[in-house]
Amino acid sequence: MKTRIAHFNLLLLGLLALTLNFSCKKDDANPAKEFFSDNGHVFTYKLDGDDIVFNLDVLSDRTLGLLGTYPDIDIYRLYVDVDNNGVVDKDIDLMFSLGESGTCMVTLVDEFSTSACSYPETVNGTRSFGKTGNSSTPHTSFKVSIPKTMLSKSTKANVVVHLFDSATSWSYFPSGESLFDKTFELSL
Ligand SMILES: [Ca+2]
Ligand SMILES: [Ca+2]
Repeated sequence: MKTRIAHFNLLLLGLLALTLNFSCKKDDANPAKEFFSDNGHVFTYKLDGDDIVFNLDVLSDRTLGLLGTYPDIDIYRLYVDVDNNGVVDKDIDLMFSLGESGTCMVTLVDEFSTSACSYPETVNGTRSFGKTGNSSTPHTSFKVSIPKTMLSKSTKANVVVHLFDSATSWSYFPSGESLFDKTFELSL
């Protein structure tokens, strides 16, 4: 009887190992790709089925701000040059950010103004405060999952990240003369 239980346990262990192995292989197929890093930031994106998952790890932001009410906030703005042409196009290009009610999507009117927020069900984001694999000092990080088709009609996405830290101010990645003058170009 004991032998049968031992065999059964071994079988379970084997299945667990297979499952873990499968999970790892699945992750390896679409590893997170880093698109920017410096002493205070690590930005990555990852293909997850029909979505792109962005992770903005803000190591330099060690104060927990609120969401929503300026200026005591920690937020990001992810600008997307949807038609990949290096300029802001009214009602075509987009911006995503995290507010009190969830992840807000707006269309750009020009570089400085936008439509009102909409909250698509297919866009999901979170803000975390704590340690991550990049730093054991508690800090702010953001994650947002966006359908690939919203980001671009081609095989690349051109994005710009703006961050606001309650303890400091805005910072821009990359910083250009105008909004989409310089962008991060991501392969989808
Ligand atoms: Ca902060
Ligand atoms: Ca554009």
